[in-house]
Amino acid sequence: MTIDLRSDTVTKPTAAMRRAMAEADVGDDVYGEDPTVNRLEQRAAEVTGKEAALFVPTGTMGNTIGIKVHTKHGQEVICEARAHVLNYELAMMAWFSGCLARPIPADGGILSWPQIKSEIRLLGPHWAPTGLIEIENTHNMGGGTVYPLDTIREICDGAHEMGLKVHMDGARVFNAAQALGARVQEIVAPVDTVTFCLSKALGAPVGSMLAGTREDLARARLYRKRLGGGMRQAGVLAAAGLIALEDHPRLLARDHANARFLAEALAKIPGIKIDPSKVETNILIFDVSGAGLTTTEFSTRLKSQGVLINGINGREMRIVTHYDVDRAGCVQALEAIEQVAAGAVAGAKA
Ligand code: TLP
Repeated sequence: MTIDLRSDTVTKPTAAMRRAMAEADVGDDVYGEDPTVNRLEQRAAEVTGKEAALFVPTGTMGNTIGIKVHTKHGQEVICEARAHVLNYELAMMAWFSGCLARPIPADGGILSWPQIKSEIRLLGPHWAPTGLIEIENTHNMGGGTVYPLDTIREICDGAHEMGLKVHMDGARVFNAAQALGARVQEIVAPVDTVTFCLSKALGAPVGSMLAGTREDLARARLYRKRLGGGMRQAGVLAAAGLIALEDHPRLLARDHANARFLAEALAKIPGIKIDPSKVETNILIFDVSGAGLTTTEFSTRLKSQGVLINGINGREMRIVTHYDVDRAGCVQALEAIEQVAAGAVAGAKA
């Protein structure tokens, strides 16, 4: 059996999800008449402590709409240099919102208010003004890193004092909650809007949520329609989403333990570099360049052993743990990684 650690997006819906999907009560969601979607939106609002929430097909659409709601064309959006909104969303902030990203590199992807403050611009003869601050929690390419609660509060207080809004890409905010031992509501309380994904660590086949004020979400609903996200009998999807939201946050501790287990074992493999103390959630990024292989070569060799792991650049690879790979699967993946690394070291010496 293939062990797929490329992402937590690869999980298959559970039997309970499939049953709930088959039995879902549905209606036309564009008319607001799908009871299952309405229930999911209400629960997402409760869980995030926001006035309203919107079911969207993807995290990309949630972020795209979140940015659009807060900005005007010709503004800048401050984000971290490795942010998903900047690097993996097909320039949607430019394409749809007419905004330019103002990226700031930060250790582990975690921005601080002083870093952000020094990049805020007012409208000037040469400058586009800052329209929005975007933070990613957990930070994907930072290695699943978690924003401390105080840092989020400080960023939001500072931004709000300057009349700026904050959008959180909380695709994996439930992982952040698990790592902090906090409720999602506490984490997102200071931000104006948050996107979170049902289809990542929580394991739903499709779907993300955007949450915020009633007023912002009423506008968000129209943007969703413009983007082609009016999904009609979407209750069949929302039914799986409800299970993800209610039942799956408690599975995340196991994913985090597996990630730590993998990180500690990887650190002992010659040719591989990782600092296990930096692995906080379900994402680990490790350097394979010491094995004398590019990440593409490493991936190809792993694939021949039945293990799927992708590179994120020429030197580093990313593992994301999830509920479809248990501890035994992790051990098997480690054996394959060890073999590939050892083979490469031997090959390079010969
Ligand atoms: N991330 C995917 C890839 O796009 C990289 C992954 O495998 O991790 N925000 C964050 C932080 C994300 O990690 C992702 C997906 C998204 C937004 C977008 O979600 P989707 O794929 O639903 O549009």
